[in-house]
Amino acid sequence: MPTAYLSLGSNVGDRPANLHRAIAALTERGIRVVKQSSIYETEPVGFREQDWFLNCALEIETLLSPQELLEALLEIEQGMGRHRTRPMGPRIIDIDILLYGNETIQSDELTIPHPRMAERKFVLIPLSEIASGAVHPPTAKTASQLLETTSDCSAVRLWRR
Ligand code: GSY
Repeated sequence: MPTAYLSLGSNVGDRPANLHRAIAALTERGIRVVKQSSIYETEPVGFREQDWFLNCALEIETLLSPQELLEALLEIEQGMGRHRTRPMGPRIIDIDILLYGNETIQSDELTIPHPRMAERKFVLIPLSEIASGAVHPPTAKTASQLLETTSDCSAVRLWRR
């Protein structure tokens, strides 16, 4: 079964409950959660005038294609009441596909690997915790190598396991 890696984030409402609800929703849809990173509290990147996020990463196994997986994630986000107010703005839940096997996909709806994952410590620290050797196909670097070389200096601190 294909292995994929997801990044989850929340900075609105009950942040830990939002992450746990999203993980439960993945399982309810038959998406197997194989590994879950610790939860990290992270400084907002991009639009800085917003509350800090809780972020984590998941390793999953799924028979869904990348496009079907994206649709399932969007449905979970919408089911949790996410409204797209402003790009990079506050959100109840955000679920991004980071890697899907060793695939590289570029379409109007979907880019895999996630186009900004190499620039985000809030992605790379949780991902390296659960999959330090996961390979980012465009650079052939592992998650831990990307973390060593990223120029992102935003704060990421362990929140809770
Ligand atoms: O891309 C995910 C949403 N997001 C985040 C996030 O999850 N964590 C942090 N620290 N900053 C963010 N900026 C955006 S947009």
